[in-house]
Amino acid sequence: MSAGLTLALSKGRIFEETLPLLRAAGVEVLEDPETSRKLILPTNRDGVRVVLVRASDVPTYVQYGGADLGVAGRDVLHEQALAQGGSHGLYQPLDLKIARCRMSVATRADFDYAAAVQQGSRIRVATKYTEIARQHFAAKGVHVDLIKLYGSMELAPLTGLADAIVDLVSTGGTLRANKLVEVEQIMDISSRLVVNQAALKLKREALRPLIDAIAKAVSA
Ligand code: PRT
Ligand code: MG
Repeated sequence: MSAGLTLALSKGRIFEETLPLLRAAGVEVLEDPETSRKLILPTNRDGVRVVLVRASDVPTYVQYGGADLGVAGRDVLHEQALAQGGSHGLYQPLDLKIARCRMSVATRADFDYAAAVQQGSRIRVATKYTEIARQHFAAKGVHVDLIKLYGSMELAPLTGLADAIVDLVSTGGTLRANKLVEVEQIMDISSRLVVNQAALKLKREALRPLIDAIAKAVSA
């Protein structure tokens, strides 16, 4: 492992919303991922580089040391922790309070979710978050058949693939555009800083000041 720090980010909202925090901590990313095809981006700091990975791959990179630290949504972190039996052993020092949204259950407007729950019917639920959904419905005592999807969950109730979806909602615009209604909120979501456990010890001198500076930027 090099002495430098590798930070894993995903393109899009997490990258965009992490940039100001990094800047406040004195780290400027020197290339724009929307125009560059590079997967490793240099920063103004010799010892700090950014690697671009899929949002759901950030915890994996950090867990196995492909990156020393990263930024990932609570949705992704919680789903992977459940899939790994409860914990992935990542140090999570900071809620960055960015990329905020909520995870919710949504259905077609003409599907009576409350009645289905009340009657103990089996509900077909399509989601990318099968572990979180399983836990949520089990805790409520609702019987569900889970259908794993990788994207465009909103389409599932419209095509008859499922009665309900578990997905992220921020403005509610996507649900409205597809004539779906939010019937239950499962959890609030924001992005967290995650740090590799070994790096926390071996690279403490480089990591600690960076984590502290980001913490300061978050509370500013
Ligand atoms: O896009 P890709 O398949 O590569 O991965 P990804 O979809 O996981 O990445 P990205 O960048 O879309 O999301 C990264 C993280 O941003 C998620 O893991 C969440 O923690 C967070 N986040 C915050 C969101 C949203 N808000 C959000 N609104 N992620 C997704 N959405 C989607 C949602 O799934 C739905 O399709 O936006 C749509 C709803 O938005 P509204 O505003 O119409 O309600
Ligand atoms: Mg996306």
